[in-house]
Amino acid sequence: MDRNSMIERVKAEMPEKRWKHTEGVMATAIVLANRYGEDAERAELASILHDVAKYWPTVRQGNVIRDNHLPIEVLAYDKELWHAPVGAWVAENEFGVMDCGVLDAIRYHTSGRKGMTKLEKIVWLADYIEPGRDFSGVDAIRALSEINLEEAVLAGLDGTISFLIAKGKRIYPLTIDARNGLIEEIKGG
Ligand code: DGI
Ligand code: FE
Ligand code: FE
Repeated sequence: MDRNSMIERVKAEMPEKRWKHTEGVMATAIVLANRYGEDAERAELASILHDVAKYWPTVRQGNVIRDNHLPIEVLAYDKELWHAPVGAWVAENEFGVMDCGVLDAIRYHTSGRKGMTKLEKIVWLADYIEPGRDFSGVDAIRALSEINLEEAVLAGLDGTISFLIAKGKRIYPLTIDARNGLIEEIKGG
């Protein structure tokens, strides 16, 4: 599918505001890809599709997870997590994306995971710092994103984990694994 048809189809799945967010993620991911030596086209493709399932009714998201044998344990955690594995499934099965690295960047764009690839880190971070985000602390992470990719993702994960703790929510184990993995990567053990 060509880029423009894909964009039109993704746009149709979400409200205008979420599409603006998606455009912000696309632009930010391209900048990060160029800065850190990743393929900008793959970063943009993952960004276009990353929230494609975000506005699907949760029942529909849950059905995709159950019917296609996606990791079922996510159903026990916050529904906000579901659209990421569902999005990867949609990208592969409805948009014909075959690049596993792109599919994984979509799949792990919310939770993160241990041993994230450069592309996964870029999409995760672009989602966190795109120009439409305005929570406290985001500017410091934007600044960090210009210096060190891993440090910036780690700071973002710390922000998300603190936010979840403040709300009394559970934390999906992949998010803890992602944080532990980055600390090992940065500190070398
Ligand atoms: O879809 P977006 O809003 O663009 O961003 P996202 O896909 O990163 O979703 C973020 C939301 O997911 C955020 O409000 C926190 C929530 N969330 C709930 N449980 C977890 C979680 N995020 C992570 N990383 N880990 C969790 O366990
Ligand atoms: Fe998302
Ligand atoms: Fe997003």
